[in-house]
Amino acid sequence: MICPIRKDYLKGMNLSISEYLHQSEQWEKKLLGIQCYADDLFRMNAELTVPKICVPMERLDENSICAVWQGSDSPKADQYEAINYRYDNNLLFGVITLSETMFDTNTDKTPIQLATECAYSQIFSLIDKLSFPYLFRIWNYIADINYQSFGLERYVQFNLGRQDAFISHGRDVVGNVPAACALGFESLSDKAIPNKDSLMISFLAGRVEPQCIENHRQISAYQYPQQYGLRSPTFSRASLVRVGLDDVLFISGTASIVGHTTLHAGDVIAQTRETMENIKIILAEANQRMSHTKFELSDLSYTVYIRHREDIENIRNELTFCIGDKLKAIYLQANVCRKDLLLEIEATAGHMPTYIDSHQFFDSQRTN
Ligand code: 3EB
Repeated sequence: MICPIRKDYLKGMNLSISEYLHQSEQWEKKLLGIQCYADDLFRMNAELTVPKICVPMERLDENSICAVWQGSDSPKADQYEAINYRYDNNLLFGVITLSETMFDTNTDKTPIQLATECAYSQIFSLIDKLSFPYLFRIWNYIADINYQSFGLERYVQFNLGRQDAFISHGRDVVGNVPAACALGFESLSDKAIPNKDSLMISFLAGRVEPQCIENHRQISAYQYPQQYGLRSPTFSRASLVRVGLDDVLFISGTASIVGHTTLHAGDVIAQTRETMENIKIILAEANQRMSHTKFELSDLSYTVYIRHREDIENIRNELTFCIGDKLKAIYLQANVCRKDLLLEIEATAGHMPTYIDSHQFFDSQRTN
């Protein structure tokens, strides 16, 4: 299958590991970054300077898949404090992994809170310095996200650190905030002090201001009431970015929340349906703002985070019913940031699907 050749500025692709291994060295040099799961990284032989994050989440369907981002020309690679990144003229993709044991508990802030504040602070310093000031999308992965320590759920501690960093870097904490997701993975150690890489973040930043999209069925997360934590989560429901001639839509992690309330506790099928209602509204809102392209549900690439692995069949059936056979999704076992949420779904459009015969496509791109 050959895709239309476009002069893309940003391509996101979900590739199987074997497709990845079949790409040329030259193709790999053009990557901005890679996100993969479980132990897939070991099978990939990825080049040293490609920023990569391997999220310790089990993939629940057969084929291993990695998500890669590619820009328009040859990116440069560099490092800034704990961030590995690559950038071209339009885009910067970076990854940062921190261990909270490096942070002092002799303050009024908790270790995961300090690690979060530190990670975001490094990210903002870097993107401001290199003039990619707009965060398009940020992926947050936190060890033991639902675990209580220091009298607070760790997700709540994360939100404190995140918001402090936004404020100290002069950034908005309502309205103009990035699309995001925040998921938990199990640390293997003592949950009270996860010892290793307890915070993993990847991000995509650029030079054009994204449009931030909210969902009128849901209270904006940055306005959630205090019962979910003293500081609200700093993210928007989606961001729509014009890169070159293309519109790229990043739909944040979305769940079965209406208003600010979790609906259908204990009912995974109803939660899936409710989540898709939210995604449909976000998509309709985005389509209203786009000039030429309109995205359909089947154009999106989905990542589905599932709390209980045995729910995958029910969730997949419901999604297929809702989206159709063209459904493209990665399913991962993860902890969602509210205990009563059984799943969270994120989606990207303008992001290319997996091409079985991707070599021809990449060859045609290269000769173009
Ligand atoms: C929600 O709607 C579900 O804290 O960055 C989704 C996306 C959620 C992002 C975040 C949290 C975050 O509140 C949880």
